[in-house]
Amino acid sequence: MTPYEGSPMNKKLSLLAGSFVLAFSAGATAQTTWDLPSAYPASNFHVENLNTFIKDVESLSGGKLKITLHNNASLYKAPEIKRAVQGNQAQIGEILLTNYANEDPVYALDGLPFLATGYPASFKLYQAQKPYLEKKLASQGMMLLYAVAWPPQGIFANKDLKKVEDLKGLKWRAYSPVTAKIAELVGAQPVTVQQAELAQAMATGVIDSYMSSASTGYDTKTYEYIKKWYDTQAWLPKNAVIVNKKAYDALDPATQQALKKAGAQAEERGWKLSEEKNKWYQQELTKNGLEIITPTPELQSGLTKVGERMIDDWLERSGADGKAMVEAYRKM
Ligand code: PCA
Repeated sequence: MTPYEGSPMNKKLSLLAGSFVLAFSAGATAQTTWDLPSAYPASNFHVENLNTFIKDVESLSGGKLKITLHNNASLYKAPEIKRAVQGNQAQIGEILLTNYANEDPVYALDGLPFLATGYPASFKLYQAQKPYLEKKLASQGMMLLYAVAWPPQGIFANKDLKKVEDLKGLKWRAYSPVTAKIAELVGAQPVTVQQAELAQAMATGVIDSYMSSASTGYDTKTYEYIKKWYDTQAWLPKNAVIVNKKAYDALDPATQQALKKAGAQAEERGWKLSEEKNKWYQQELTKNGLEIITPTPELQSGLTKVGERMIDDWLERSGADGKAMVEAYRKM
C-alpha cells in the first residue's frame, strides 16, 4: 500500500476519474454514425439543405447521431440509393421519387406534367401523396423523413420550339420513366442520363435537349452547350430523404426525436430555399448566355395535352389509391 492510496481525498479523486471514464465510454458507445448518399453536387440547394440538416441532427442529438454525406453520386448512383437504404447499407439517403415510377405509381405522381405547377400546388400535391408514400415506404422497411420540391421543369434546347411537333427527333435526356415517356409521346429520342453524368452527355453530343429545372441547368453548366430554356413550369418533382426503419428503431427515443425535428426543419427550409434559389439560378443562367423563353401558347397547349394523356394513364394504373390521391389534391 502506498502512503496516499487509502486517504479519503484520493478515494474521491479516483471515484471522480472513474465516473468520467464511465460517462465518456457510455457516450462513445452511444454515438451512432450513419451514411447519407445523395446524387447531387455541393452547389445544389438540396445538398446545401442536407448539410444544414446534418449539423442540426448533430446538435439536437447532443452529438449522439453523426451523419456523413456522400454527395454527387459518389457512394451510390441515383437509382441505387433507395435499395441501399432498404438494405441498410446506407441508413439514410436522398432519392428522387420519380426515379422509382416503375416500381409503384405513388413514386410517379409528382413527376407527371401539368398536374401541379408552381410551389403552392406542388405542396398540396405532396400533402395528398404523403400518406400513400409513407405506407409504401413502410412496406419496404423505410420511413419518409422529409421531401422538398425541385424548381419547376422547363425545356433546355438549342432548337427554336414553337409547337410540340418541333420536339420531334431531339436527342432527349430523360432522368425518369416519366421524362422518357414524354419523349416517346412527342417523337423525341429518350436517353436516360442521371444528373451526375449530364455534363458529359452534353459535351459528347449524346443528348441535345432535356427537361429539368434552372437549378440543374446551373449545376451542370448547361449554358456551355445549350442556349435556350423554355420556362414551361410543367411540374415540380421532389427529392425525399428516407431512413431505414431498423436503423431508426436502434436509436434511443431522444435521438429519434432529434432526427425528426431536424427533418421537419429541413422540409420547411428546403421548400423556401427551392423557390428563392430558383430566381437566382435563372439569373445565373442568363448571365452565362442562356436565354429564358416564355413558351408560345401552341407549345404550352401541346405539352398540356401530353400531360393530360399521361395523367389519364397514371390514373388507370394507380387504381383506387391513385384516384383518392388526385381527388384529395383537387379538393385542397
Ligand atoms: N433536376 C434533377 C431532377 C429534377 C431536377 O430539377 C435532374 O435533372 O436530374
